Amino acid sequence: MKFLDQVKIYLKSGNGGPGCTSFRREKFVEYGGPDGGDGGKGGDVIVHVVENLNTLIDYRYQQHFKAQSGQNGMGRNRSGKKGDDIILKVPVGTQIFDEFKEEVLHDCVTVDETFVLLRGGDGGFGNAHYKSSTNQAPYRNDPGWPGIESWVWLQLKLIADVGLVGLPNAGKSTFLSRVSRAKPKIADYPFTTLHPQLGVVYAGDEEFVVADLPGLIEGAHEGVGLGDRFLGHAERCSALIHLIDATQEHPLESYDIIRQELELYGDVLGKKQEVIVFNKTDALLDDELAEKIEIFKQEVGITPMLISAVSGNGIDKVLYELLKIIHISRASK
Ligand SMILES: Nc1nc2c(ncn2[C@@H]2O[C@H](COP(=O)(O)OP(=O)(O)OP(=O)(O)O)[C@@H](O)[C@H]2O)c(=O)[nH]1
Ligand SMILES: [Mg+2]
Repeated sequence: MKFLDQVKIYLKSGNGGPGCTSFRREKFVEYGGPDGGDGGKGGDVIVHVVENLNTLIDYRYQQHFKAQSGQNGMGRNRSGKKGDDIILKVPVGTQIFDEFKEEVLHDCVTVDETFVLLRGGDGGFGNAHYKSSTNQAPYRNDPGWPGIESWVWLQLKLIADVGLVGLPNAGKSTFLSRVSRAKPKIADYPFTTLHPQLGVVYAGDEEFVVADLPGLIEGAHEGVGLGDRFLGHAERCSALIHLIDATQEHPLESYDIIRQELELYGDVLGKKQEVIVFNKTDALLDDELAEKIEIFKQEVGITPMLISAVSGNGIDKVLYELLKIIHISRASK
């Protein structure tokens, strides 16, 4: 599935319809009073939060949304019809920002929630409204109130259970393709993955969602490489898989680089529980691997789990480790 994680769109709620000036005209009724109806209210811009949608791709094809204006008021006290609303469907996890991305207007976290983002303008009063004891034949009618226009940013944070982090080429996409039916692009050059990819993992009789995130490099928090903007997707995960290419000379260094980027991103990620995994163990001699594990253990104090994403070795253990963390995290929600 194509993935689009942020988009800027133009919204406008409908103008209110103008009120009407009219007088009752009937045979034998000499001074029929004012009977101009009010204008209809303009349509609202409504947001509907839906499940089972994990992309904003629909907004790539259409970026302008205008709700309908209310209709004019009419004679014989008929009010104008209300303008049709516009309903924007957005996936759970979407955040709506103002034009400058400074303020969060709404955090769409509740499934099936609907709310009015921009209210349509009210219709203007017709002259019937202005009838009073002192003015029995008012001519006044009001124009409708204009709708509100605004540019907003929609930004999607995936709600995956597990996020895959690591340097480019660590084998994150290979891992995802191994544990799920997702078919991410895999290649032996850095930055093969340019957008997050999701996969559903079935472990025993349970399932959870893993997000393959584009590789991070040193300085990602300052925008180096693809930067760290995709890290936002990992904020809501229960756990991280920190994947390390064990064939590198110094796996510990790459671990430190990623740790630093996670911590610089902030506490949400810096403190998230991670499962540390050495990948590509199939391409190493036993004693070479043992030595790297030993160094890692001494420095970090944790023994990494060992897998080969290509052969599938060791992957089940990692999945059950993840399930344990997910259970605890789901239970505490
Ligand atoms: N020998 C071996 N090679 C692997 C293993 N896992 C991945 N690779 C290779 O490593 C290279 C990079 O794999 P990807 O899955 O594209 O790596 P990535 O982490 O998604 O990389 P980016 O998307 O660039 O961040 C590919 O050539 C894979 O075939 C493994 O377990 N063993
Ligand atoms: Mg990849």
